Amino acid sequence: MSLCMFGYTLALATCWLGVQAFVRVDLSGDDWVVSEKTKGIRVPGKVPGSMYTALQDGGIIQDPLYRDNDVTYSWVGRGDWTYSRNFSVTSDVVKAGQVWLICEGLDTIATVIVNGQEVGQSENMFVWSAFNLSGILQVGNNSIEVNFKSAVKEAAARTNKSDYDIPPACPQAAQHGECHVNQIRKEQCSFSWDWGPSFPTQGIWKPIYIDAYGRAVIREAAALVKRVNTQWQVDIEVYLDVDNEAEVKGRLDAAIRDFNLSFSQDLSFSKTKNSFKINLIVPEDREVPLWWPNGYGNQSLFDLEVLFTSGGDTSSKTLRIGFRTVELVQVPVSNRTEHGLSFYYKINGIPVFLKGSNWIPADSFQERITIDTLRFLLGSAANVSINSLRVWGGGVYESEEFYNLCDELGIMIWQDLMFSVALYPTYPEFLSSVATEVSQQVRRLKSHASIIVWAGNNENESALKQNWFRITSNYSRYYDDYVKLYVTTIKPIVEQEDSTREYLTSSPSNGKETEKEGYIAQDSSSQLYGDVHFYDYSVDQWNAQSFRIPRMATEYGVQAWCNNESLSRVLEPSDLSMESEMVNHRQHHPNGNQEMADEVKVHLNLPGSSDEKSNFVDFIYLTQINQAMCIRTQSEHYRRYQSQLLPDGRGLTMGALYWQLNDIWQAPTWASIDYEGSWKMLHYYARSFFNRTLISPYRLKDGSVDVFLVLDQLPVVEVRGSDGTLSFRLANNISELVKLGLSASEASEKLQAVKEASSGSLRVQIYDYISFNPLHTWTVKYNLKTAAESVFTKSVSDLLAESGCPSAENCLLHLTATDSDGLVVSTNWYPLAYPRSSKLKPAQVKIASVTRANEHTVDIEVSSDAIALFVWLSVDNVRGHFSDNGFLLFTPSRRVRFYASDTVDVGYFSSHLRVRSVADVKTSDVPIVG
Ligand code: BMA
Repeated sequence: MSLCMFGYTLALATCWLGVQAFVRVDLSGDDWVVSEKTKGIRVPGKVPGSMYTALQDGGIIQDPLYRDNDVTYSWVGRGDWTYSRNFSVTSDVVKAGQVWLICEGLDTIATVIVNGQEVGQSENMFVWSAFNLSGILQVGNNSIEVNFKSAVKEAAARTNKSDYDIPPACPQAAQHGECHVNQIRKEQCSFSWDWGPSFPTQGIWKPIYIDAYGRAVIREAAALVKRVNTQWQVDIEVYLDVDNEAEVKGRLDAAIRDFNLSFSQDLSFSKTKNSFKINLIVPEDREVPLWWPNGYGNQSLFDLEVLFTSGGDTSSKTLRIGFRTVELVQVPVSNRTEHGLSFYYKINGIPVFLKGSNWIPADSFQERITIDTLRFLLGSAANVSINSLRVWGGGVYESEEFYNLCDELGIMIWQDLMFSVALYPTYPEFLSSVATEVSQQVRRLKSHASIIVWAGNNENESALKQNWFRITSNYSRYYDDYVKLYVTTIKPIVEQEDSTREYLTSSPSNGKETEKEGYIAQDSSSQLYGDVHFYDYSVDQWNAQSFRIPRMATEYGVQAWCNNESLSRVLEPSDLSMESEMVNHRQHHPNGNQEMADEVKVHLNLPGSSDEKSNFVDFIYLTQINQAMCIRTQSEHYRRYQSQLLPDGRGLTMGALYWQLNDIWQAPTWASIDYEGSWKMLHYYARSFFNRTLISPYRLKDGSVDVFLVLDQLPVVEVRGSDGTLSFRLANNISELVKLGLSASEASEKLQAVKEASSGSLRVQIYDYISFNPLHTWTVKYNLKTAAESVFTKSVSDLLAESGCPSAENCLLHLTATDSDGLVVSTNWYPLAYPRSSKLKPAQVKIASVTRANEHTVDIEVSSDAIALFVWLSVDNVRGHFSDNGFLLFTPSRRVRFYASDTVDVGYFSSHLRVRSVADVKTSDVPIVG
């Protein structure tokens, strides 16, 4: 019997609640009315939903994302909106011992009225509430009304009430946003961000329903998987909603059927003792398939069923759990304390390099984020070998579907709590609301294998220390507030809820060192501790020497425009020019368009034809090249440092999470996938720079070219040198892996993978741009002992002299790694000079043929009469991605595949397919083609 058979399915893999003698009246759906008194507006509404989508569906407003409608519709967020509907209930509901209205999420300042009586209030978007309806409902027709107050007005009112300023007051002017969002517990980016519009939503953004039952039902259940000595233990917690008056007797059952494990006990609960903990221990003779991050192995997941029966009430919840350990290792990297501490994650005992990105809300209107959207975005991440994402603190705690998909795809989650780039109030009601929020959210999410860490906020430690908000004269007050919020209030709650993961107060932080220094470190961006965020638009980001060497980079990014086709959905053709009002309007990062132009100029030539539209389209393409190359250079740089410790203590870099994966609207941002789901050039490049085997060419300080091989997804183990120096090496015997808890078969499989990947040969070929034939080939054999090693170094003058290449401007390197069987495992390329000064030939790149491979796949043959750089394919109005894009074409032709999300019509596809290369950019003065 499925425990969920009576249930209402809240999410993919979670059956929230199913009750036999109990009735659930689901109030979600289309039957709501959304209204605003002062404007006399009444439109049909959907729940879950927000007033913006209701107004758009009702024809009152147009597409909010069109041109500058974010500003045009600012009146919407400043009004007070009401959601109301009628519903009917039967006598079972009215007569039940317990009748509760469950609101899983109200956005944000809300008063709930049922049959004319106020039943409760809510002021935190991230908490669920249960409001008592006993004695309020009647058989037959009833009404419910949720009155929302404008979050914008409430934020201002709270600011006026505050005894002191809590900065920042307002976002930068370029964001066209609303002020004081830090005053309310609401998605912080909904008042605008440097990549997103201001849509301060109101609405019932999560399911809403009435639960009627006898005495008690399960309201929450969670599980933590632990390894205790040599056994797996599952700590299950069950929280009940219990009758106010009486003690309730009942039976609690829990089972993991795959392991034939179960628990059953008679228990009594009361209003004061409404939770219970069970430990299920998996006997040692049961083989437990482990959960691994993407690329390291399977993501084995198992159903854990929990059931409570009491009298006629039966309620249940099914959780999906994975067996894995997670450990954040912060230990001295050498005998010298000034060298700092390591900062890396071990999953199942194995250090893993976090290859990833940052996640922002996928839409301003949460109700528009479908499971398909999540599948597409997270699938696109996994597709380019991303194994980790940071859920950033200015958005929302994501949906159950989101975390379920991350569990299934092996995407590890760095979970921020929702505080970002601001100081926050600490008056008692605020702190108590935060306390409820944190305990509810950690409890909701902690069963997910994918989550590996909780972090209190985004960048607030840095903001305070580096005086971003000019508060030095009052530092101690804000410092006290900081400690009150993230340390005194939040930390004990997270630690009590979850003993299996670390709580870090901020990202970036210095980890343990931050704690030691009273939670605000002297140098919160230290390379010797914790994680860093890196942004510097003034340095040359195509040159690896510009970067720092931290333990982990959890943010670094460069802007680029979204794809031209995506922009055309919301801008008019007349808007598409470099200096147009709308092009400036979409840029929320002050001076961002100029900054991009300046970055482009260092490496490529800016467009300069007399046709403004073509200039702008060229500019979009150039910003994407620049972004892809910058993030490629920086990501490869971090991966190269994973096995090296420098004499000054820097190194052992174990994570690279670029900013940002996805977009919230069509604009210039740091994202690698745009709002319409098109991959920007960066996303294609991520596939290569996060490839399992990476060939990484770069310039040393002295200008010579060094080439690293970086291996991933292999077991590495820690080693201490005789001088106490920490390093990692590839595992080389079974027993060291078995000791970590791996089964003998898994250990031997992993060692076989090390054997296959660690040796092979690297071919370095040098091409003159004038010919498809290489001038020279160097071949070196490699046999790596660590995951990242230099395998080839040569000065540019030797490269030129040995090959006969006339100058660095004439040539590029193409690199190929082959394994011991001669199979190609990786390729990469590297221009010896920036394209701006290179002697490229004016390549004519063409589509030679388009053929249908199957319903969803098209093969494209691209041809060229000369070596072409950054060959870019685009197809308007067909969702999907190419097997490669933005690539170097160094052969006369090449085949590329397109994977369409839907059935593809080849005729339509061909007529909408375009190809270009950098030679097609129309420059004015200095031609890009020499
Ligand atoms: C970091 C992030 C975001 C921001 C990004 C780009 O500071 O945490 O707040 O959008 O940089 O500026």
